[in-house]
Amino acid sequence: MIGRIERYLRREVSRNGTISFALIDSENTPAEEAARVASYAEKCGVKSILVGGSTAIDQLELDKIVKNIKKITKIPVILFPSNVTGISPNADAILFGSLLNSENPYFIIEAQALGALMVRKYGLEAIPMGYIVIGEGGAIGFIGRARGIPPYKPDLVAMYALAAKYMGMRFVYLEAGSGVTSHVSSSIITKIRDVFDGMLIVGGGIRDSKDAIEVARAGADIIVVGTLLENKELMPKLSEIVEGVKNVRG
Ligand code: 1GP
Repeated sequence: MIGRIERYLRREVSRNGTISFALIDSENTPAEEAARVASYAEKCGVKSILVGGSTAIDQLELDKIVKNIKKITKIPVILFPSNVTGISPNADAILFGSLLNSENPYFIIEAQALGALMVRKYGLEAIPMGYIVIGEGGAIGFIGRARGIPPYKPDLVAMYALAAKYMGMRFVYLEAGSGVTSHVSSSIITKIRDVFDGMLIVGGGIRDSKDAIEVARAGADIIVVGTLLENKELMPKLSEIVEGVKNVRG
């Protein structure tokens, strides 16, 4: 059943075209700073704050961050875990993802099975998502043992996205890796848009409005910006990104 947060996201995309999420890495951001960044991002017009990180193992800190953000923002806080330690009872929802092109079954289904009872116990809305790492994939490529799909092979990415659709996943996240120098190419996004009619998230290496508009025009419903928000001087670029992708319908 589609939950409240997913309905909200679908509504925002159908009203606004491509929407933006801010990602806060719970390992790199102190709790007080996280709340400030989230509040700034909300003012810039992002529609949700993702909290996660490929090496996020401190669940207590993660929970503190989620609570701090919830205190001062109105937009939903959605967990973006890389492991069972990425679950907090105080978030609004969780991107319940499977790293489809991992070589290690742990990241495809075992961590999900271990975490499932906790998600149920906390009453978190689970958003079913296929997570696909393209290229080297930065930290998550390494931690998640991803067999990164060559960036010049859109057909291979499409195979995974179709498989996600046929398995009932309503979201697909195309990940280039946090802080990488080039985002997922428009040729890959266009190809996926062609075969996948669910919600398409794209993240990794989106550093300015030019990148963001390219990704949005190619067909992303949601773009994710993380690393940019770790540098105060670069933060103003966020509002340009949010404004830039608004009303773009890929
Ligand atoms: C990482 O896709 C996200 O999982 C965001 O990437 O940190 O490069 O913005 P950046």
